[in-house]
Amino acid sequence: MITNPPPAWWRALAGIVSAAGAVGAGHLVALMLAPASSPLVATASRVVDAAPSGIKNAVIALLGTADKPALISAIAVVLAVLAAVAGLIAWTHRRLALGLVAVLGLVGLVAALAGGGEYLGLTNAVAPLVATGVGVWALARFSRPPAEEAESLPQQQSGVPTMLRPSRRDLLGGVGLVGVAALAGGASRVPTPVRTAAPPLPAPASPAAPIPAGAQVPGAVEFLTPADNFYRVDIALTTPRVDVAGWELVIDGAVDRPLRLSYDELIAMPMIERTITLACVSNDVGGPYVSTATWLGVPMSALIERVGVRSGVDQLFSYSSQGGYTCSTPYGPLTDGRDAMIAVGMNGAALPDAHGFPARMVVPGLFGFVSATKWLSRLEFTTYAERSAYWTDRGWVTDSPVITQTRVDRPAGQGVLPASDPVLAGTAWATHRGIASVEVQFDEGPWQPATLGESAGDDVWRQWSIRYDGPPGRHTAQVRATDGTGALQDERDVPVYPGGATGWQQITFTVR
Ligand SMILES: Nc1nc2c(c(=O)[nH]1)N[C@H]1C(S)=C(S)[C@@H](COP(=O)(O)O)O[C@H]1N2
Ligand SMILES: [Mo]
Repeated sequence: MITNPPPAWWRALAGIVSAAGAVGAGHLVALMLAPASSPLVATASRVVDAAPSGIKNAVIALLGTADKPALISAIAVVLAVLAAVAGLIAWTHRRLALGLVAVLGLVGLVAALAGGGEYLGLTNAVAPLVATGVGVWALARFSRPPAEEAESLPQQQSGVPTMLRPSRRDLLGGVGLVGVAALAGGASRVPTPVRTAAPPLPAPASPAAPIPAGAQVPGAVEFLTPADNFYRVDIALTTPRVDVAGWELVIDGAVDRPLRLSYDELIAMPMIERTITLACVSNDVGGPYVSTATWLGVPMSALIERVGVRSGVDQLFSYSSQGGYTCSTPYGPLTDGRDAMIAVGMNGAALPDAHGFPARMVVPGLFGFVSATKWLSRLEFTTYAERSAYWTDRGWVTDSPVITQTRVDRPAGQGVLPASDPVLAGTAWATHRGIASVEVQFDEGPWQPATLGESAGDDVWRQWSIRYDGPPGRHTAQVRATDGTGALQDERDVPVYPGGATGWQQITFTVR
């Protein structure tokens, strides 16, 4: 029946272009309806959900915040290979090829529907269905049998093999479609759906203590992290955008008076403002997953009192409206007087979307994965026996106070210190226990005390500096801290998984 299929590269390209057009069209539609339903993004999200924690952690550790684009690229490569195969067989096994494209579309559909989230489930089906339609249509067009072609192209031109002409034109159209898709991808940072404006945040009943001027040590990172620089770690592949209009915080479980609070009701409660350092259990020795902000929020103690938590409760199980994320927080630290809160503000503004708008948890002294649920939707007072959280199910420890860590901030990069100013500087944290001292060892010599910046409180990191007085050239430095309880930072080199990294950071630097 088919006499002359085009060359292999051409068929493969037709497959890839069809798939790229499909993915682009799906992404564009998703941007307008429900961003997380973009077939590519949804598939990546489900891969994240399903990946064994060991792999997931290795990826996060290796690529940091770049893990999401990298994952999406990897899925795109797999898709491109399968699409090329579909293209290759499309001229000889047309049904099989179109079926393969449809199956790929089905994968996107299942991924988008399984995501759930804040949007009505069925809305999530639209983008993948559009993508499937475009993909099947495009490949069907490329690989049209000659008979069909002749019908739609009555005037044949001479000189060019018939089989190539419509394909070439279609291919150009396909390339155009891919261009539009690329533009759509680029525009995906532009917010589309309109949201209710959040009401302005009231002033705190109890403001934060001012940060002492001497807390910032020259050469160390910015003491108060701007929201844009604040590290971000979460399982959401697109930045969630929650609307305060429909938002509610449900507080229930083993309580006498279950409660539902609208955003307005939540922020009408008296609020505290505190500067607190947040740290991630996935931060390796010397790593960047730690930041400090001034948080505004409703104290957890006020909510606990309002709902009347019953005896026997040993954990607060929190739920996020995003991706089925849940978190176990030990009950003890919520009732021992520390400033645990439901935060709504960060550094004088409403929480940014990336950091949990409209509300998140913050508990000083606990790693983020057991305390800092973003896009918060529900607090359930319960027991560890009753509920197990997202990361617990992936093998991480269930309860985890922040581990004492020290990091060198200067010298950064290539490790060069000017001989005119050979000062090392850095940051140390042992949130809620405070930092009592930092010591530095040069070239295996004696440990020397660093000069500490002024303390901004035990819930906040502390910066330090030390002058290197030796000869120019290449040297090593090792750093360690002692926390406010007098405990020396753990020297053992332990990886991040499953309970957080320990070890003393060692760097090589050159004075010249
Ligand atoms: N909904 C949701 N909340 C979450 C997470 C998440 O994946 N989803 N990650 C937690 C982890 S592991 C950390 S370290 C902190 C990070 O908060 P940040 O991104 O604002 O720095 O958020 C926590 N809250
Ligand atoms: Mo984390």
